[in-house]
Amino acid sequence: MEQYLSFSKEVLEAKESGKPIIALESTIISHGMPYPQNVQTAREVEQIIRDGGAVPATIAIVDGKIKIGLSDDELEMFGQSKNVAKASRKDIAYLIATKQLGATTVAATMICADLADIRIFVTGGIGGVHRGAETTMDISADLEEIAQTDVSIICAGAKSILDLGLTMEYLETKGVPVVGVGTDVLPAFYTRTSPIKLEIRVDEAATAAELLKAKHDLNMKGGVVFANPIPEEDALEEAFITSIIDQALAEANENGIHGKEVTPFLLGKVKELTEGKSLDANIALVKNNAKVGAAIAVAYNGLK
Ligand code: PSU
Ligand code: MN
Repeated sequence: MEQYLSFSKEVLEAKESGKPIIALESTIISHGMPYPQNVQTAREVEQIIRDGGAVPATIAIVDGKIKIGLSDDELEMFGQSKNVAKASRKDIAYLIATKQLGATTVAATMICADLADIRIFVTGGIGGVHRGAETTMDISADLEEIAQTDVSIICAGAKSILDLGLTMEYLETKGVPVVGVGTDVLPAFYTRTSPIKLEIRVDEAATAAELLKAKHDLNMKGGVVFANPIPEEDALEEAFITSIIDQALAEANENGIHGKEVTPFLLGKVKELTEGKSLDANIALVKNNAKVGAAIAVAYNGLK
C-alpha cells in the first residue's frame, strides 16, 4: 500500500499524534468551481478545519500515487485544472498506472480516505440519481460508494439538478443513514429546505460522534451522510434557483451532454445564469460544512 499512498507532512504528523483528520475532495477544485475562487476556497476550507482543531487532507492522484494532503503548489495546479481528469472509482487504477493527474470525486475520495484510515470527509454536495435516470440510468457512483465504504460525509444535501426523491430512495435501499444537522428536511444545497422529510436528526456534534461510534462498533459498512443546510444568509431564493436549474438542464439536453460531463456542465451553467450567485452560495456552504465537520471529527476522535 505504501507504494501507492503519499502523505503530506501535516497529515503524517496528525496520524502519529492521533489528531482528527478530515478528507477533502479535489474534483470540487478542478471541475466544480472556476479559477481562482476554487483555490482560494480550498485554502480557506483547510484553514477552517485547522481552526476547528482537526487536520485537512485534500486528496488527489499525482504521478502514480494517491496524495493524502496537498501542498499549496499542488492546490494551485489542481485549481488551474490543465490536464486534470475527473477521477471516480472506475478511473483510479488507470490514472495511477499512467501517472496522470486525477481530481477525485466523492466516490474516489472516499476510497482513498478509507485506504488512509480517514473516516470523515467534508464537501459541498454529493452526486446522486439524475433527473430522467429512469431512461438515462445516470446514477452517480458516489451513491454506491457511500453504501459500501466506511467514510462519512458532511455535505449540504444534494442539488436539485438531481432527482432528490430518487436519490433518497436509492440511499434508503442501500441502508445509508441520511442525518439532518439541525434540520428535519433534506437541504437542497443552494436552499435550506426541500419537501423531503428526514427521519434522523442531530443537533450536536457529540450526538453525531456517538452515532458514528455505534455504527463503527457494530461493524456496519458504508458511510453516513450528514446533511447540513447552507447558512440562512447565504441561501438562494428557491423560485429563482429552480428556474435556473431547469434552464441549465434544458441546455444540457439540447447540447447532448452526458456521462461525467453532466455535473460540471450544469454547475458551470448555473453559475453563468445566476451571475455568480450560485458560486458564492457554494463557497459559503462548503465553509460551513468544514466548520461542522471539524466539530464532528473532534468529538468522534474524543470517543476513540
Ligand atoms: N456537486 C457539487 N460540486 C461538485 C460535485 C458535485 O456541487 O464538484 C462533484 C463531486 O466531486 C461529485 C461529482 O462526487 O461531482 C459527481 O459527479 P458524477 O455525477 O459524474 O458522479
Ligand atoms: Mn453520471
